[in-house]
Amino acid sequence: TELEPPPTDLITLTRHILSQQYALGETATGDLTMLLVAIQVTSKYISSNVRKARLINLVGLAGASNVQGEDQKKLDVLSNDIMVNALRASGKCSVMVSEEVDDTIVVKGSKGTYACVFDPLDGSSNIDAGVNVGTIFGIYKVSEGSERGMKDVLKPGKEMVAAGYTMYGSSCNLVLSTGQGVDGFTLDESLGEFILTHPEIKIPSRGKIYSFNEGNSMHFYPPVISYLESIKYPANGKPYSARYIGSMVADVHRTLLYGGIFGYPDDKKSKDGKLRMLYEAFPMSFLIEQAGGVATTGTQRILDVIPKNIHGRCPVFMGSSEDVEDLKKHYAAYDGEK
Ligand code: P6P
Repeated sequence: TELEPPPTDLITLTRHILSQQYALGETATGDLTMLLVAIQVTSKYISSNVRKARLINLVGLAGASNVQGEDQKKLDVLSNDIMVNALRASGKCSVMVSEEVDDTIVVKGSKGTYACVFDPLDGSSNIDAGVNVGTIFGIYKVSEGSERGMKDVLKPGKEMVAAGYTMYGSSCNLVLSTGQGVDGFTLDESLGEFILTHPEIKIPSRGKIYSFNEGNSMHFYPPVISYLESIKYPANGKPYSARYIGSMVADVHRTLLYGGIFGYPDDKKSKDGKLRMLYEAFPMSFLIEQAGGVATTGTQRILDVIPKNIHGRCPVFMGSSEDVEDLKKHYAAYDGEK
């Protein structure tokens, strides 16, 4: 077949962000654009380190553990430092929360109008096995005259102005929303640019895949058990498929593109579930809702939950609207004690 001529109108991530901000008219100062460009650079750099990790002995443990008590992998620590330094240098971010840092980071003297929460390398327990890992981030506006501190981030996820993730897998994909829908970009390493490859992502209203760690089944509460039964032994004789990678970015990315439901429930062993609100549940819920899906704790919209501490956790069910609404029916029908 005729070779297609190269595209002559490349939409890079920077161009796309600028066009979205221009659409906001003079209210846009360019600060969010600069912040997102800084995040874009960190994703490129983390991607290059993840790719060559084994070659430059970056896999394996760093000898420390984080606030979650999880062993920190060298790449965790490196990715965290890359993000903290780039966000500080951007001058647009005055408050940060990282999964890898116990306390809120306040950039001394900064008048940056944004607060950024992030998991620099989510799913890192999979790194040594070469499984997809990712960076997850959410951005809040800092209120006028704020003292800048924890209260700028202990806000419900619905107050985020942007959220996204970068997945380091067979290719490097950055998925972003600034509240005007969801767009996906793929890193063209020969250009060093993220190119728009998945414009206006919309999640299917129903899927055929469920994504839960069923190794926790003995601890599940009745609504989750009855919901899983309903899709594994359905009246129509067409059970769902199970797909679970154990790396939230990879499991949510597949759910966003193919539909279905991803869940990390609260259970008898983990009373609030495992996933952290600020830098896992909230950003992913923001994206899923912007793509037309639903994200719930089972009884409440995740984006309405007000975090009590910066590493707080919440139950997570998110994905196709019809699938998640089915799940919510099992909670509504359950009036027993948990
Ligand atoms: P489990 C990775 O450690 C993580 O925080 C998420 O990326 C992932 O969805 C979840 O934990 C996996 O947890 O208990 O199923 O291994």
